[in-house]
Amino acid sequence: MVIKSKKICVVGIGYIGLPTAAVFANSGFEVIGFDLDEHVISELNQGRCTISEPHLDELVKKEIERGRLRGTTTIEQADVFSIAVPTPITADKKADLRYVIKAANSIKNVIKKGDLVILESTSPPGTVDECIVPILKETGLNIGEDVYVAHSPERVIPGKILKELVENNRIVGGINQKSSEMVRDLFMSFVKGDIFITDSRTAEMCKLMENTYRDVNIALANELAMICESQGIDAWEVRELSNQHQRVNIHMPGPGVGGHCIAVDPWFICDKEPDKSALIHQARIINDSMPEFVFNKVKNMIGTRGRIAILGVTYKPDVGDLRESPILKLIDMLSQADTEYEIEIHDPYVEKYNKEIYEVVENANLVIVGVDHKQYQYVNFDRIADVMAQTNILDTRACWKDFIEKDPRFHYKLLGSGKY
Ligand code: SAJ
Repeated sequence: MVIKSKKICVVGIGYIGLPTAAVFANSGFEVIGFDLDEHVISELNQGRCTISEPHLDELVKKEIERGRLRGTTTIEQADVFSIAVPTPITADKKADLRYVIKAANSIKNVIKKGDLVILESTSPPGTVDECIVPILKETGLNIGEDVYVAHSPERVIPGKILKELVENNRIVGGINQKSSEMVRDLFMSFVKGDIFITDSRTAEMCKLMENTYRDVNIALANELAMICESQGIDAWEVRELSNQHQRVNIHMPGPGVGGHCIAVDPWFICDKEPDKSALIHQARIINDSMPEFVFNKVKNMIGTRGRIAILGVTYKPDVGDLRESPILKLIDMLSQADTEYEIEIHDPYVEKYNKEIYEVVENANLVIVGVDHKQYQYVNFDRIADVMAQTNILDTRACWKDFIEKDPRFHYKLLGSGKY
């Protein structure tokens, strides 16, 4: 493949920046990955990944070896700057844009006429206009004419990042038409999905709304679960049957919403418009309350002492990502001073918890299924029933419903079901 003429600098070599850099390199560009973290860059330059994502290791190694990708802790000149830094929330749920500001200030030092700056990080509406553009203006360059700027939010799902980077549709919101078109043309080098052009504020709101839509729907499912438990109904059955309606898509209840996106992004809207976002705010409160809901169920099942085996601790199935995991929050609650639980953890995706499952559940008074990893579909229930001290199961994800719901050897409780 011919090396494409543009040099791309990806700013922030994390969950999105590293795969983005590798995919740009793989599609023929010269790519530099800029990050202030020396460990991240030193690993990158040795062809190693600091995040776990299927197939990323091979791709990064290949691109480092063939010289299309390299890391640096010092910002360099490039033709395109793609900002993929974290945009967390503060303790009081306000958008923390310090990494975006830092990235823009670094770029300001090397930017030249003709360059393109793309913000990929999820950001509150106005971040491009009010935060990035003013910093770039300090160079004296005419932003919009000498330098082009756009927001093009990443929408890839952990576990399938490389596939979705290529296949997903993309939104590009430029500060003007020329900026949008430049980003569109760049992405056309590897994106197979459709690319839609809009303005930067709309693009920012689209990304926030996508994740908020999901958060609000998950909160609705969680509320349904709580209602069904007190009404003697199984929310999972309600979900399955209601979803037979062609215009209904009830999400899955669970122990809470984890990850660094859905549990964070709705707060950016609440922060901007606190008086107009009551529903969004309430959804966050409901989803954040789920670990405590599960904690109370544990107390109802076994009291305040006993040996508990937790299966699955990541924020969702089949990934090794622990960020904002609701099961970690549950573990914190189970470890609090006024209870005496002995906790064992199993997770095939987390090295320190990747143990023999039957040893983890041995002598347990309760097994909590926290995440429905596909491995848990293939456990030997005879062995589990044999080794547990008491066969209490609390399934927060309907992972074992089809296998042991009616098995008399187990005392099975399903989050969201009031049937038993
Ligand atoms: N969850 C439920 N019930 C459901 C669906 C999810 O409890 O019905 C929970 C999961 O267990 C997990 C959390 O929600 O704890 C989030 O998982 P997810 O798979 O819904 O989403 P993420 O956070 O992995 O990725 C999302 C995606 N956004 C949308 O699907 C709208 C992804 O496309 C985004 O790129 C990503 O956020 C991001 O980076 O913003």
